[in-house]
Amino acid sequence: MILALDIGGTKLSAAWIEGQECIARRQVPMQHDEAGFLAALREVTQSDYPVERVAVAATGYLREGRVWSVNLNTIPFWKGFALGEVLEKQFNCPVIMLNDAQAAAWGEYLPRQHNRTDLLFITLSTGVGGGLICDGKLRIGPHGLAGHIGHATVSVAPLDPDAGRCGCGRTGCLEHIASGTALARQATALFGRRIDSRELFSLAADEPQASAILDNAATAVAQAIADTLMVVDIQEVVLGGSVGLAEGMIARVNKALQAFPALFNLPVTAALGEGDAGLLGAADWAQRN
Ligand code: ADP
Ligand code: BMX
Ligand code: ZN
Repeated sequence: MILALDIGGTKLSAAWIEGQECIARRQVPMQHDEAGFLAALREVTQSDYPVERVAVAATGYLREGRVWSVNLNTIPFWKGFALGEVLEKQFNCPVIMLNDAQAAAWGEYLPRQHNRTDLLFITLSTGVGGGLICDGKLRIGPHGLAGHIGHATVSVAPLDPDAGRCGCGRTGCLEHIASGTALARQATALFGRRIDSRELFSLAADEPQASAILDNAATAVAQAIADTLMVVDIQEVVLGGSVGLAEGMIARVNKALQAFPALFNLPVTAALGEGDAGLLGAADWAQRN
């Protein structure tokens, strides 16, 4: 049996998978300090199932069994944290790890492979992640960074005047405009009270300023899509993450893409695996590798 783990900036999910079947699934909030994370990991993986392989989809980039944050505001202790070793000791079996968006890209490619060889998966979630399938292969890259579209820059600015820098240290990153964290930050600054990303989406129905924050984010996403198309050439973009799958977000991104010349009008579709795209992709990857 495979134990698949999806470690995001907000939630930590586990699924026990036998062949193609998910036997059990559990989720706890992600913890952002090492001791809290280790306790949450023990809690979410507690079971008597015989685990033969652990498949990990984790936020951050992975190299030699260790994980690093690009945006250190998300998980401050992800600075070469030996995640692989922790899991190998706990389960005494092989551990296969991928970045969360790369894993989801693989999971979303599988049901589309009859008519696609090249696609971009984007998660709009705590951060903004991306995964690339090129010529039917998942691109990981020599640093594990392939697809990190959240830290490519865009030419629209965040709508809060004191946005400052992205947690990766640069200014102008897509993630600083279109992640759940960035949407909440902009809404809180503009409305003068604490507003999270979920509330922003409900306000957007009849509040033009809330809608403008989402449209600006969608334009930033569309710019990143157009740039990726021009750099590697793709056939489809799959959107996932709680923000990407929130009411109306795909329509806003499509509208922004359609404002570009026809050459840039790629299909943008929703993740078929919904919130489980990363778990499913990691599990399949671990079965093959
Ligand atoms: P993770 O980043 O752990 O993979 P998610 O994909 O759930 O997790 O993304 C978390 C982000 O999505 C948070 O910023 C949260 O506020 C936001 N979010 C969660 N649910 C919704 C929703 N229904 N609508 C809009 N934003 C949401
Ligand atoms: C960040 C980066 C990516 C990740 C993306 C989405 C960190 C910790 N993570 O850009 O590796 O794929 O967020 O991740 O720097 P999530 O936390 O939103 O699921
Ligand atoms: Zn950045």
